[in-house]
Amino acid sequence: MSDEGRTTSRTVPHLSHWGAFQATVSDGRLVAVEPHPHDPAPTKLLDNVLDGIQHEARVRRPAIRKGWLDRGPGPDPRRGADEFVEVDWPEAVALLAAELRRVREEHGNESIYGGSYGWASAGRFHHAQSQVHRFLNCIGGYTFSVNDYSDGAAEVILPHVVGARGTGEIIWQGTSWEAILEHTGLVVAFGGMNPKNSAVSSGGMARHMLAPSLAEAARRGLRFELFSPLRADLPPEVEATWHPIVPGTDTAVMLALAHVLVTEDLHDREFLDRFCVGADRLLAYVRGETDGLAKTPEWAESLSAMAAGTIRDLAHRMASERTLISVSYSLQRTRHGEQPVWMGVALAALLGQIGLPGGGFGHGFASSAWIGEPLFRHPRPTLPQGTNPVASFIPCAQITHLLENPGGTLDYDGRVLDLPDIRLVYWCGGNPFHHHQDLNRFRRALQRVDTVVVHDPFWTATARHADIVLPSTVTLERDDVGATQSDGYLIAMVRALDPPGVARDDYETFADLAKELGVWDEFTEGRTARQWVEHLYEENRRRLDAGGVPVPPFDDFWEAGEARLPPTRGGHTALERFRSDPDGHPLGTPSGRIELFSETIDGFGYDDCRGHPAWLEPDEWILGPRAARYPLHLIANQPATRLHSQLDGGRHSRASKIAGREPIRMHPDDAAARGIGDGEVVRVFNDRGACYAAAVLTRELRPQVVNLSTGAWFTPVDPGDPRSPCAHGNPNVLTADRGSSRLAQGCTGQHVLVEIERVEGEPPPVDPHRPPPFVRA
Ligand code: PGD
Repeated sequence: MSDEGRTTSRTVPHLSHWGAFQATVSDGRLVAVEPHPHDPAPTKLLDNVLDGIQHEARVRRPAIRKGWLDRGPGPDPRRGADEFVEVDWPEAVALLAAELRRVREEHGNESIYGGSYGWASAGRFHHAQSQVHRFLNCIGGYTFSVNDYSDGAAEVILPHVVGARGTGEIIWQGTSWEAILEHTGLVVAFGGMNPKNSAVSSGGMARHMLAPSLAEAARRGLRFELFSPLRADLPPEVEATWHPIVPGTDTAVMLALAHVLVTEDLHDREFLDRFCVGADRLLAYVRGETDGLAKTPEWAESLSAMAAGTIRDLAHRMASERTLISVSYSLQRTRHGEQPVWMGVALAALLGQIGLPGGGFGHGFASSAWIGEPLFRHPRPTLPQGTNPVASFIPCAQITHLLENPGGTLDYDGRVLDLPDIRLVYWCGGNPFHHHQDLNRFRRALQRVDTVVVHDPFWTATARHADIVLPSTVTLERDDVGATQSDGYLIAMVRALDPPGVARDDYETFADLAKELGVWDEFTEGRTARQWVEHLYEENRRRLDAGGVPVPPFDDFWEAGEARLPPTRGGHTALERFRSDPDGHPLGTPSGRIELFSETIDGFGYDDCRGHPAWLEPDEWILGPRAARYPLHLIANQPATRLHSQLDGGRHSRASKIAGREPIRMHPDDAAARGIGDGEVVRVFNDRGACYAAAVLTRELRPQVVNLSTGAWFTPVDPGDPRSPCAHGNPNVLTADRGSSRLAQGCTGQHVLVEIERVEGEPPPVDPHRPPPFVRA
């Protein structure tokens, strides 16, 4: 930035996962952030940008962990408790290049874990995962990861049930609000539709549309049935009947609804015959013919605490009007998370409404900003990642299992994966100390490897647990191009700020490493970062042009700040083409039909995911044996005041904390039973770990349920103690690290059993957003 730029104020367009905005910079400081003028419902998350970016927790210089510098690579229990030594870029690059060379030569490329899951920032070129994957591919590949933490169980089960194309229609497209508002009479929302979740979208959006759509639905009198232990899972203005069911029992309620439909002959037999396979096997189970246990409303009441009469009435209503059955992502982020998704499809099939306008099954309303919106299926600027010659991979949520089991195996979707011996972990653009479960166990696993490398703009717990920390710029410190998925905007992401210290773009770091390792030409193709941004835009412009969608040349686009793309489709309903012509548009399942019984899954022989959807008792729920010790069911959902752990130090996120600690919502009866008052500091614990939090008393959740959102930066009271409690309130010290099932191995962080006690005396201090201690070499 020029000196002139420092003394004058200027305003530039930009894009983030939480919306498009205009940033105003004066004297080198960010002074204002205004949402895009087209945004009907901007989010307060934008406020975090203001003071969250130019924050003291930024990584300013490359830093090497003292113990690694002194003793070299190798397992080390001091990881996470050690001091750091700041070095200059040439030294950091030389050290890391030498270590990459060593690991490749001694152990092979598969011993580098570069799965590096995470959201990072929204630009199309400076997308951190694309950068690290491209770099690692250039140097011979790495062990990679598949699926995601958001929707891991659904991503694996749905292709077995509705094929790859049907899965795409459900996960990437959904049923449009246009069709719902026009045709739907009843929405049965398992897990609700909470606008806080669609305030963010991977890659960003210019217009937040969920809240206006829900308001319009309310205005038109659309009726909602909310199944959730938390009332907040639908906004208060939506008229809804709230069923505060026992967490983890949605599948049982769905089975009971199915039982009513089948025993009262309200199901659509013609639909089942023509569009599905395996209905007889599932219905035999529903009636109790296979296991001697009929899935009656009374049976479901004994599990879910939802009155049998209410289940019966609801089944009758569902059969009498156009009904959308919606299942949120959160329900599948649990043990046996495949079941509510599969059973939701099955219930919609029994009603015979799949593919009819506004009817059938929906997944991810509110969990994803694009669900319900018109489609914008245009090519987007994309950095090619090259080819990975290494075949070994894991489902991303199995990182601890991978590190703990060199040479071991993992069941996954009918395969047995061989696990390599990981020596070097390379993370860029993610925060496993935010997103992973059972953090104490993860910490121990991470201590086994030789070297941990992290690129991040911030001293997150992940950076603190690394050996080599390389400071990244944040999105406002570099030029990039954004492309929204749900509303068709191309946004010029104009550099507005100088980075702190000597932080620099991940691209520049990888280019330097590539030079040291002899793959500079391959990695950079001779382009600077700015040339790449122009090149990707222009390449995409050509692709758009070929499809009859002209956009301006790069310079004009940059000057204008944005370009708009037209919708490619609207008013759609998921699986409507299959419904209209099942032979012409068969699903990609073995039968071409919806599989209510899957011979494929049955053939895998898994005990925790069978041939048809089923009630499988969770490991952790309030009617299970573990509840005798840990009687409160904690829901660790997405936070309302930040995106995951990002900008946790920003003002909107900080304002939600109580004396610096994360709020935990509790029912007043549960608080009274433990002598806990509103606002008091509590200790939340189980046998995996503990954290401190501040109690907020509310009747907007079911008794015996507590709610502590994710995203508070993991802050061990004593970093040297492997079982240290987190002073700040990160629920992932409590959650179990266990896959959804042997089928999907998805993240199960949403539910965990805990006990809570009042803290007598002084609670430990909390100061989570600071750099670690530095020493000289
Ligand atoms: P973020 O906080 O977004 O979390 O997990 P994820 O790891 O994506 O982390 C992104 C990191 O990227 C931040 O540290 C940020 O500073 C960094 N970053 C930003 N820009 C850049 C850049 O340009 N370069 C580099 N190098 N770094 C950058 C999210 C995951 O958490 C998700 S998606 C879900 S859905 C899961 N949800 C749950 C849950 O419901 N319950 C529990 N208990 N746990 C969960 N974890 C999962």
